[in-house]
Amino acid sequence: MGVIEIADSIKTMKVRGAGLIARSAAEALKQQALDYQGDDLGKLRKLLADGQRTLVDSRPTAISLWNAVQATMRGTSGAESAADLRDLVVKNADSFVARSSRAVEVIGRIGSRRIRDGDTVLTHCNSKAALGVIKAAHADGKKIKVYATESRPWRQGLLTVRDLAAAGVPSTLIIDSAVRWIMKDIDVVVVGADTVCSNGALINKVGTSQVALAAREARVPFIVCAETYKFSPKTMHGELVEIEERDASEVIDPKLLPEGVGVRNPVFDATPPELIDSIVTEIGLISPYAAYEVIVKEIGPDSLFETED
Ligand code: RI2
Repeated sequence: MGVIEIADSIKTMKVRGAGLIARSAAEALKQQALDYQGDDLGKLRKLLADGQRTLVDSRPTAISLWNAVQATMRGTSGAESAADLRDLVVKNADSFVARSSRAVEVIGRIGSRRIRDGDTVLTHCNSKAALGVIKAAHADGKKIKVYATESRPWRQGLLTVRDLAAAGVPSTLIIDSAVRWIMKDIDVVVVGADTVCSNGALINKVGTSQVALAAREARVPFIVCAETYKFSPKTMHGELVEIEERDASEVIDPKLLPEGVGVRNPVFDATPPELIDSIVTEIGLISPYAAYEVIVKEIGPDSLFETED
């Protein structure tokens, strides 16, 4: 698929999940470079610049998308021919996709050690990284049970229970508002991440902060699973993460509403670092307060000066 189709699939959530949208963006830029068979370096640069903008604009919240585009374009300003540029984009995209898939696996292995035999786990929405941890614990022979939130309005919780069922992990679906009620039966909460800010705050599916509050109240550990490319260099510049608000029709058929009643549909929220026990990354399990160092070490101080657009 080309850039336009991928961007459209991301916008309409046919392709979703912070990791998958990042990998798809890298693949889209690779395809765009491969599709250009000419030898005009300027033209290919322009095509790729337009492609980057289209992809980054498709969803505003998950920094994984922006970091994937940056990683795919790394070093390309030095390319001396269209062929050089094409080769570099292909190489960067392949290495980003491989690194991203490996990261999910490593996170699974590390995070699974925080789940004990007999634990009941709660997860919110549908995160490949969080499910990787849960499935790895099950594969290790631990007898675990999972509660999955429905995650209105898109009901990603259904994807979660389907995935768990396919892996043989016993799971139960609950409505989002049952989280505080069920927390008395939960041993550990495991969620994914769309963005981790430099101060350690987590941006994830709306409702995550309520889950974290309920977990803290019940003294249940709250663990976040996040590949390092979900950490945001932009937040180091003091930028606030834009919380995407989607169309009201995703929540309710507008025809059912009385005249003059509004509907809002924010799809992410912010969980402060003090509610997070640890973040599992592919470079190890860290405190949320180490987010700044992860950004400097893994994404690189150079990225701090490339964040202006
Ligand atoms: P992985 C999803 O967003 C959820 O918020 C999920 O926790 C996060 O991306 C990370 O998912 P959406 O695309 O990368 O459903 O771990 O809005 O799969």
